Amino acid sequence: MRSSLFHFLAGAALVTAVTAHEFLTSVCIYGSPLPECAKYGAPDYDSASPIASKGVAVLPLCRHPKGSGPVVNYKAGQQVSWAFNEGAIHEGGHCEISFSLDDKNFISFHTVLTKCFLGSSPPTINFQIPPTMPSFDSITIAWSWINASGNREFYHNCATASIDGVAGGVMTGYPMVIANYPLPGTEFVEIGEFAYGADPRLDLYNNRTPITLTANGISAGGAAPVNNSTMSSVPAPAATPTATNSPVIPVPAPISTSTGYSVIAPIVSSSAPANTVSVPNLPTTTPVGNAPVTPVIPTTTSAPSTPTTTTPGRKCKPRSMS
Ligand SMILES: [Cu+2]
Repeated sequence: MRSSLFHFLAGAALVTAVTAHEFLTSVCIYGSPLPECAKYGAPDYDSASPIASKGVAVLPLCRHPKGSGPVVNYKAGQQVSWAFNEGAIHEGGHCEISFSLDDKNFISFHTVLTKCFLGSSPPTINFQIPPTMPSFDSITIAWSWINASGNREFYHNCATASIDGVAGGVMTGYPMVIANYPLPGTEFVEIGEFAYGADPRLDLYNNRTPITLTANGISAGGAAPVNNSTMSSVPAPAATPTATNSPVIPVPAPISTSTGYSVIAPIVSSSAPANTVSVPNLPTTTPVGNAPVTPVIPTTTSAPSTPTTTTPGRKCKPRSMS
């Protein structure tokens, strides 16, 4: 891919001086510190840091407002390989690739569960732009990450893309899972250090109701995606440790609106289907500072409440030996 090696080298040089976690280096994310990205907006030299840690949000989704762009063009069906800086990968975790039209509501179309980044150097995510993707002059494409070990964190990078898609294209996906990030108006969900035995909360991924992206926006409903890479890395259920060969996802059960862990886009038309969750706007003032946010523990009886182990968080550390 054009100049991705340069991106990576530049990124690695920039971030090794500081405590480096991960940020996307293959494209110019909002606030990218890579020199060639400066034309798109002010650099954020902390781009590899999470937007929330230990239950405290420090930045909004996407970290920053949309800069100029698009910074990249993709075609429907294109295979994409995204590289990240050689930072701490916290023993993997859950990653998703999503699209958004408003940087608040995200439709995920590629999910890597529990083992994101493991076994690749630099850390890499390979995915396919959905073959049925509609065209967009400008759309946000995002990476999100819930680290497997260390402080409980949520990472989110966004970039503006243009898409050469399919006329009348309809893409189905799922609401992007947001966890370890207190989003106003939704219940806070923390996923424990699943690298060390905590529940990885795959239910948050498996119980999602499909949503749909067309040229008009994101709406509720649609068939479960079967023809893209979504969930291709879902571990085989229960006792079978061998990976399943079938990428087909069981159609998830509808989620009650009260669970509220996920963000579903408002409907474009005026008639909103019943399972839509309205999403409050994020505060426009940026840092929440050090004000402790009390995580709201889900009160629904069905939700197995993950024990919030407040062990002194492991700091960022070098890549796992495992
Ligand atoms: Cu880190």
